[in-house]
Amino acid sequence: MVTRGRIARFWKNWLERNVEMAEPITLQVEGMSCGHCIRAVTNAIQALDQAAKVNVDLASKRVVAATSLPRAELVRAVEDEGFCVKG
Ligand SMILES: [Cu+2]
Repeated sequence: MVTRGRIARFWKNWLERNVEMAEPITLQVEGMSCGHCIRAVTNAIQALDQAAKVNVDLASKRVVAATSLPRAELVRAVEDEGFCVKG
């Protein structure tokens, strides 16, 4: 029998697999200075893609996101939070 839970699990696995298959997107971001900035950037991206895995490194000013979102949407989300994407 195919239960609702089993269908939900199927799609969750399918989504996670596709996120893993996608090449992570790296952004060079100016203006991030603390844990709040990290959270703001991470939340902004995950608001668009709940399954996104986001890593922010303040020292290198780099945001690496494993997501199925297009790069332009990531840039917009980060800039909407008040940061400047340099590349
Ligand atoms: Cu901050």
